[in-house]
Amino acid sequence: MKQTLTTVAALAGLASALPAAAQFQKPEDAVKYRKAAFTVMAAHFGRIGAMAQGRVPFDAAAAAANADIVVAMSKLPYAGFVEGTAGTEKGQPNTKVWTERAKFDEGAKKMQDEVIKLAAAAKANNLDQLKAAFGSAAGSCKACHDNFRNQ
Ligand code: ASC
Repeated sequence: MKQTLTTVAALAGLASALPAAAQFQKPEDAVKYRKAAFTVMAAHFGRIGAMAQGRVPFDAAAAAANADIVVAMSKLPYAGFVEGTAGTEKGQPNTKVWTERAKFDEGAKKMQDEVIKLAAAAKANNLDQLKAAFGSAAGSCKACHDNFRNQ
């Protein structure tokens, strides 16, 4: 597990170091990639949410393992937001992602910082701290959804 996470983290670092468009042959590939990254991130974030909301028993080691994956995944989707991949359907990104790119990037950074705090909270083995960090992280997801995703 640890080895896998180290590899994931190393690949995430590599991916974020490459110019975005250069990583994809076609715009659809970039869309698929970013959706896949968000899907994996949401699955692991959701498992922490289940503990934060008392739907499953709190297990600090499981929360920490999930949070480490969330941290690694949080670095990936943004390379997939290449020009010309806005959409008009519900759930697709709106054009503000590109016209207000600095604000979008700031929101991304905020989320990436919040999930690092979430991982620290999980490692502290303190459910109240985990609940608070989960709430802040979820808020940072929602802020971008409200601004940059078609409702
Ligand atoms: C989740 C998830 C999101 C965020 C968001 C928070 O669990 O999949 O996209 O939280 O719903 O508002």
